[in-house]
This record gives sequence, C-alpha cells and structure tokens, in this order.
Amino acid sequence: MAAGDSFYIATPIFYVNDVPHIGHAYTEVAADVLARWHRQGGDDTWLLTGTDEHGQKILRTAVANDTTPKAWADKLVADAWLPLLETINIANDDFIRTTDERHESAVTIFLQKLYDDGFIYSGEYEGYYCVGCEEYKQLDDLLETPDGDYAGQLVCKIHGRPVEVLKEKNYFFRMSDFQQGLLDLYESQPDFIQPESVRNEIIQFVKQGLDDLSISRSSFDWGIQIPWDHSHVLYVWFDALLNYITAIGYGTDDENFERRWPAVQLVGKDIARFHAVIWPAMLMAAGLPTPRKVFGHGWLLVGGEKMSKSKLTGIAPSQITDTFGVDAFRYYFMRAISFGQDGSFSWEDLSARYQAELANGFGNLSSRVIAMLTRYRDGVVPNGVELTEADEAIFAAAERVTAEADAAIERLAIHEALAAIWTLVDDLNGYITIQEPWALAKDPANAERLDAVLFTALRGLGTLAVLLSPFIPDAAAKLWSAIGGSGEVQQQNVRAAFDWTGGPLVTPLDSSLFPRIEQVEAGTTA
Ligand code: ME8
Ligand code: MG
Repeated sequence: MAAGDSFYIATPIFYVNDVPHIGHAYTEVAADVLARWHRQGGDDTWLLTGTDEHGQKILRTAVANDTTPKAWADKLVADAWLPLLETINIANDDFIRTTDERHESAVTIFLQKLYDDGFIYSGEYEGYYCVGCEEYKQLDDLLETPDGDYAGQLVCKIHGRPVEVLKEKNYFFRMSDFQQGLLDLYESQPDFIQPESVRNEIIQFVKQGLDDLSISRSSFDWGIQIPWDHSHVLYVWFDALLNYITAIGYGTDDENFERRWPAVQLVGKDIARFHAVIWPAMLMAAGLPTPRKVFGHGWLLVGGEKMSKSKLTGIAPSQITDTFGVDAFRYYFMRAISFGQDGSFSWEDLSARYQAELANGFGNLSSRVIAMLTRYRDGVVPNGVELTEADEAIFAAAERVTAEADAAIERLAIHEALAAIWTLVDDLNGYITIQEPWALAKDPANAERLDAVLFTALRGLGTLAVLLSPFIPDAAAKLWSAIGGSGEVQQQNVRAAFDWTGGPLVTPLDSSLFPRIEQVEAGTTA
C-alpha cells in the first residue's frame, strides 16, 4: 500500500462471560503486529478491539454469580480484558463495549434504516439455539448423545451442551436476498475471505442457500431494544457485528467513518461465517461497503482440541509472560504458527525457541556487537569506512529482507515476515563469525577493516530493531537506544528499515535483551 493510506484493523469483540486465555491473546497480538507495522510504515492506522456484553450467555453468567449483567461486564472488563492489553503490550487505538452509549445509539440508527428499507419483517421462529455459541442451529450442527449427563438430548457439536428449543415471534433480516450478492463478492474479490480453506468452506455454505435470520428475542431483555418494538431485544450477533462501524462513527461522524472504513477483520475460524456471510449481507442491505477482508486464523490447540473457556482448557497469558516476558510471548505465537493454520502450544517448544532464536540468535548478536563497539571503539561508531563485498552483501540482505517482510505483512503472512527478518539475524551472526572482529582487534594494522565490520554489523542491528519493533516492541526499543538510534524506534519507517545510517554513539545494554531463564526448566515441567 502507499504510505498514508487508511489501514483499519479490528479483532473480534470478546464475550465477557469469562477471563481471556492465550487464544484471545493470539488474535490480539496478530492484529497489533499488523497495526504496528502499518503505523510504522506511515499508514493512517486504527486498531480496534473490545468486548461483547449482551445476550443470554452473559446474562446467565451474571445471574449464576448473583449479580447484574452490567455489573458483571464492568468487572470483567476492568479486571481482566483491559489488563490483558497491558499484559501483551497491545497498542490499540480504541476499545469498544457493546454497552457503550455510542454503540447502542448507532445500532438503533442502523436497525431503523434496515426496517424502513424493508429488509426486516416480523415472523415466527421455531428451532434450536445454543447459548454457548449464541447461534440458531440446524440439525446438522447437533449430536444426539446416547449416554452421559445429557443422554437422549440434542447437544451442540461445539459446546457439547444441550441446545434449547425456541418458538418465538421474532423479527427477521432478509438474508436470503443476499445469496447471489455474497457469491459475487467472493468471486470478484478473491482475497475477501482468507485463508483458502476458510474461503472454500464459506462458499460451499452460501451455495447451499441462505435462510432469513432471526434477529430479535423477546424472552429476556439483556440487549439493545428494537427501536419500533420495545418488547424485543436485538440478537446478540447482529448487535456485536455492528461494533466495527459504530466505533468509527457510523451514523454520527460521517467524516471519520469515510476515513476508516472498510476494515481488515481478523477473527478465529470459529466465527468466520458470521463475519463473511451475515456481516457483509448486513452491510449490503445498508448500502455500505463490505470489509476489505476477513481473515479466519487457526486455533490454538490443547491436547488436539481447541483451547476454550467453556471446556476449561484455557491458559492465562500471564502464565507465559511472567516467565518469558511479553516480547517472547508475542514472538513465539507469531513465529511458531503459520498464520491461518492451527497450532499446538507447548512449553517445550516455547522454551526451545526462546533459547535458540531470541536468547542465542538475536539477543546474543546484539550484545556482542554492542560489546565490541564499546570495548574496541569506546562506543564511537566508525564513519566513512571502506566496504568490501562481504559488507555489501549484508546491506543487500537488509534491503531484500525489508521488502520481503513488508510483502509478507501485506499478505497477512505474519510468520513469513518473521522468518524473512530472521534470515538477517542469521546472516549477521554468520558474518561476524567469518569476519572475526576479535581477531582483527589484536593488530592495529587491521583498524580500518575492524571499523568496517563493526559499522556493518551495527547497521544490520539498526535494521533489525526497526523491523522487529512491531513484533517485540520492548526489546527493539532497548536495542535502538543502545545503538544510538535517534527518536523512538516506533517512529522509524519499517519500509525504509534497511536505510538506517547509524547513530554516533553506542552505549552498553544494561542487561541482555533475552536473558537466560533459570525458571525455563520449571516452566517446561509445570
Ligand atoms: O465469538 N485459538 O467471542 P469469544 C485461537 N463475542 N483463537 C481463539 C481461541 C483458540 N483456541 N479461542 C478463542 C465471540 N480465540 C464473539 C465475537 S465479534 C463481532 C463477536 C479467539 O469470546 C478467536 O479470535 O468466544 C475467536 O474467534 C475469538 O477468540 C472468540 O472469542
Ligand atoms: Mg467462543
């Protein structure tokens, strides 16, 4: 993209029925890395995240905890969901809650428009509903359990809990009108749904035909009132999906809305259908542009199953960051899992990558170069050096890697961006091994050559600090200040990262960027 273009990216808004686990943190980090990259590339960037607070699932959780849904949501947001963003260093521009007045009022505007334009009608819904999914279910989505707690009942395939039979007068959204429009969208904009596996599944689903969608409930009142019929509240997904436009001024601030929309939307593949079918159909009905893309990433698995709140298999992000630090958390999940595919989390793998890639690979490279500049040159960075072919090769690699990483980010191939950047870490380590600056330092006759080697290595580190800042912001900032970078590393253009010409003075790091962790052993056995 051209610098200055709008880059609006959003995560799902998460249910506040429980505290976050590393699955939620995974989506947040991926979105944050992409946002930081674009922000550092000079794009007009906006990162939105938030919480989904209406509906039966939250209502029942609150009742079970002897409180009101609003009080419950307030507590979970303050004690768990906002702190998560600190724990994993998310630089979000906004945080929307579906109980925000700004959201509720804009949702009302949207609904009234659809109603006035004839896209909503009153009817009767009869069928199954899973409160865990907050979704109307077809028989295909259910299993009949022969034994166990729910013997003889129909249970949701995802939650393993009985579904409820609903028979209600509801308002319906004419989703079936949009079947062809959606298929045309998928066809004309082939990267609208990614990855390919999710795209194929969605196309398959839509080709089978779409039913109209029941969008109101009257048996409870924890939701946004239907403006023309206060005995109904809006279906929680219809409410939640609208956050992506209410947060940027839909209905209230046209200028900002025009500036930001449409968004790149990151979601887990569990909710890709809501985002790639219902959501664009809603937008089409309102005459609004559809999202730039919907990327359904894979799942973090535990014991081969999706990590989940409802199955109590969640690992809290702080369990990892307390031992390994925030940067390692961010790095690990972005590096170890191909973005778009499922990945199994393991302490062993995390620990091994920490040692090999962060501590020994990047951390050690940084410490060595800085230590040599300090020891051999009192921290003064050599200038006007004569470069050899080996030195030029490093500069060429830095330029190539900068372009490759940017192209990978553009494709949302976050793991490929990191892999490309890591080739520069490896090249620099190899370069230092071959050039042997410690040997050059022994003979004053080699002073000029030593200058060139130290200068080249330092410039490579500068490129790395800039390129890695979106992934590991704290370590990158520490490195940047040690190597005498001017201003903040977060202000340096990632797309020109190769072009850093070096600061005047290097100051020693007060500690390693990625210290050896004694507790790693404890972590692996925990
Ligand atoms: O679905 N692996 O909220 P939710 C990877 N409120 N990502 C995971 C994950 C896992 N094991 N578990 C959860 C909702 N996630 C709705 C969304 S949006 C308008 C409304 C992440 O709290 C992933 O992003 O159940 C997934 O899509 C999301 O959390 C579901 O969060
Ligand atoms: Mg869920």
